[in-house]
Amino acid sequence: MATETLTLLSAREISKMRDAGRLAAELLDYLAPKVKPGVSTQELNDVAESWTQKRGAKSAPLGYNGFPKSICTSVNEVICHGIPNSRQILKEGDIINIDVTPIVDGYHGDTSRTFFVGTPSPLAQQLVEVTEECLRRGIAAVNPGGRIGDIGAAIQEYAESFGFSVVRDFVGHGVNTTFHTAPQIPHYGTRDKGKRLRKGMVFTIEPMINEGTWEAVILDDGWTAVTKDGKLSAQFEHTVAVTDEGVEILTLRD
Ligand code: EYF
Ligand code: CO
Repeated sequence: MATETLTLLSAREISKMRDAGRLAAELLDYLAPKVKPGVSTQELNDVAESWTQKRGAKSAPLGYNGFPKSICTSVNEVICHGIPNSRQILKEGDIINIDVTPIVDGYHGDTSRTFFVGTPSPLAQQLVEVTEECLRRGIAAVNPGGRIGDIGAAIQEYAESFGFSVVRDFVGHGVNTTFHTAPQIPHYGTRDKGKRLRKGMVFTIEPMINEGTWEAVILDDGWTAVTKDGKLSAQFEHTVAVTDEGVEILTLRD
């Protein structure tokens, strides 16, 4: 099997990633108040695309491996890679993950959040809150000298303590001037296993947590991943850098 080389980013490159990450966070903040009953996922896509263009950035998903839209909009049982559509209208009680990746001066800022459309059911609220805490715990497990398995173990332990499951088929990834590169970051695993984390590594942590089974199926459109049992799925994502002290989240606002 071919092994992809792990890139360690310089301080200058990490500063570029910070610029891209900040713009990505600002884009999600801009979209947040637009997530309301009656809005189509296509409208969210279109305002995201024009906001991104106005800032001189590009939307990485558009045309990536042929992906047709600028953002991913994953509603309810959709795990990831939901395709915005003018016929898909958000309704009260839905949950929607919006995943954005603007490219700024060649560097990618990859982040996502799950939003409530109006008032969620108690179960949806718990799933979303647990998923956000999974991301926080995964990030807290990042340390130079630690191992990739530390991240997945922290996430899996927390998610499963609520009876939820961790998606296996999609993982976090290295990100820099390339959208997806080594290393892969599974959101499940064993402490002290896997590659060592080193200063300068930059990758995403993007746990997808399911209400029921972890199994996914891909719809006939060839892109959209949904839960096999039709139950809810939630996701949060940040791009992070391994530092001397521990970890820096690059997809935060100033
Ligand atoms: C079979 C895409 C390619 N892939 C990944 C392309 O990392 C991401 N989000 O955090 C991510 C975002 C997008 C993405 C947007 C489009 N794609 C989707 C599904 C299958 C596939 O290749
Ligand atoms: Co990603």
